[in-house]
Amino acid sequence: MLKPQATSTRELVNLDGLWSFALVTDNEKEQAWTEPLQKGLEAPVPASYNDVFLDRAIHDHVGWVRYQRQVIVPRGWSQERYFVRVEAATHQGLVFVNDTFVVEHIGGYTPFDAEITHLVKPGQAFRLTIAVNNELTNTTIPPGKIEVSANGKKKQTYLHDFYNYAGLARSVWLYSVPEQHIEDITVVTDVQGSAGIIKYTVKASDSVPSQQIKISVTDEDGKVVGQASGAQGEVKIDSVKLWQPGAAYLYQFQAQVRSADAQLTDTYSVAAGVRTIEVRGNKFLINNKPFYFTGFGKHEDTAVRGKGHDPAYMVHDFQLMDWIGANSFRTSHYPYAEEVMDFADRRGIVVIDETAAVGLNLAISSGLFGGVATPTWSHETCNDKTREANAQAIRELVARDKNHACVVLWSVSNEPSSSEEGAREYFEPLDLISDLFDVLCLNRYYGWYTQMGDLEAAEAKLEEELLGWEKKHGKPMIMTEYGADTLAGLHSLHDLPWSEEFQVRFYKMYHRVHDRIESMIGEQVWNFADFQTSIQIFRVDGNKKGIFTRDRKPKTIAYTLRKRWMGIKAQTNRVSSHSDSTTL
Ligand code: GCB
Repeated sequence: MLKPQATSTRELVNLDGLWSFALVTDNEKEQAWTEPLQKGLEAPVPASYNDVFLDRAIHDHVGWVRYQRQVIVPRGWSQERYFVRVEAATHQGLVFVNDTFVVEHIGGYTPFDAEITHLVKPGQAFRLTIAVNNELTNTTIPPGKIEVSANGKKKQTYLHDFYNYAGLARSVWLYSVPEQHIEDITVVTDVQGSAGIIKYTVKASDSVPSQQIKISVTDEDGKVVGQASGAQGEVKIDSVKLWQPGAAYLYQFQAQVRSADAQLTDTYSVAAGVRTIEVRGNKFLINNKPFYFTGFGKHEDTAVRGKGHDPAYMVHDFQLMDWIGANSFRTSHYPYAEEVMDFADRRGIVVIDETAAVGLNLAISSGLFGGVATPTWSHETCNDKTREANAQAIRELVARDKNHACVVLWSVSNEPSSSEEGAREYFEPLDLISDLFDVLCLNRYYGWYTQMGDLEAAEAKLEEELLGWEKKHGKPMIMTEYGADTLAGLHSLHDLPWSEEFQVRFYKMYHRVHDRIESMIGEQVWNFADFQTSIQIFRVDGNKKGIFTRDRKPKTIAYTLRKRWMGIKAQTNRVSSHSDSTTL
């Protein structure tokens, strides 16, 4: 699925800004949703709506809301086909053009679009209504449960801790494409000696003959370095410059549709980084060199805008990642805005790309609160429908992000209940890429949720477990979560839990263990920054495991991590420059 792009054959109209906004009450009929919203609330797009208003009813709303605005189709689009594109409607979206329903989408973090050419003429205005629903049930991804209390009020619960922010948290677009256009592009890269290979498939409108598809690849100076023609093929780049972690290099892979008399009909470009990924024994190789992941599990989360994409925060977060020496992050626990993926491509930051399948583990909450565990994999809990939603989430994530050089691993689910009866039946059909399914990602909280405060006992347990996995599978392992809640500014001479000193000691303990385990190929701490959660007795204004506060101020631990990760970086650079010079 191609992100809308302005090219010489395509136009883009951004629909961000203030939209009319209203909650939908349960007795309002769907037919009424498209009626013009009069002088009521206005909500910013992109932003989650929950924290923008002061009304608690909006903050806690469970169900549908609607956004509405006027849009004009540019008058020059008479020869074009045009679409409305929604980057994310969390978790279900319905789009209406005037009174006509045009598309529904389920899944809160992947884009969707609808053609509206037949509904509005160029130069005409129309009323665009987007209804968004935030309900989570046992058949959604992520799953949740809705209870109705005695007063008729709906209450949403879910098994992940981050707050269920909702609304239009990413951009909305109106865009045009020519009648005969490029629908999709897939690029897969390889390296042969000093040459780079881009294998590609271009899907164009049915009426376009393959020979009318032309490919050219340009380097960062705009110089053409390879050409091809046809819907499928290969482009060879001599003396290729590789996309490297920390040193991104991106070619532009440009596909064109030309008419029989060679006129340009459509053109679209994909940024392509040439690099290889391989798991060999217990090592993870990027461009044939062992890679050690340092960095974060993150969240899209900031004050007021919730999960709303914000380029200022994005750039600032990447600055902080550079400062601290991080080379990677995981899109925990859902696909992030596409702008973030593009930026990671350009910054050379490595990404573990995760679906929104989080909270598929009912034993965790019974473990925390006591009581008998409900089975996770059953007809009443996560069932075939949940799995189908999970499969769809994987398909949509891969369709959106397959061309990003930054993505080196797909994470199909966070902490599913993998050892419970039924887990194999749930996951086997999802496992389309089982031959690549060979890195163990572990989230561990020894010293926090277990052996609380006793780091000596925690160290022994952690090492014992990691050695066990190493012996059992011999596969590379990444610690994808480990962390301790820490209140910025709280200090303790006894290094007590919640203090900044404890957080430092906690991480130092993990790192001692990581350094003793051969198969460890990385560490991503939990979490980059403090973030908002649902109301829980063990959360005070959110999860405080951030290395930075929610407004991105460093806790003491940030300096400890910086020292370690900068050291790892320097060592990797030394080793790779040494191995480069010996190869030459
Ligand atoms: C986990 C979850 C993460 C939570 C974290 C915590 O295991 O994957 O979403 O935020 O624990 O802090 O409890």
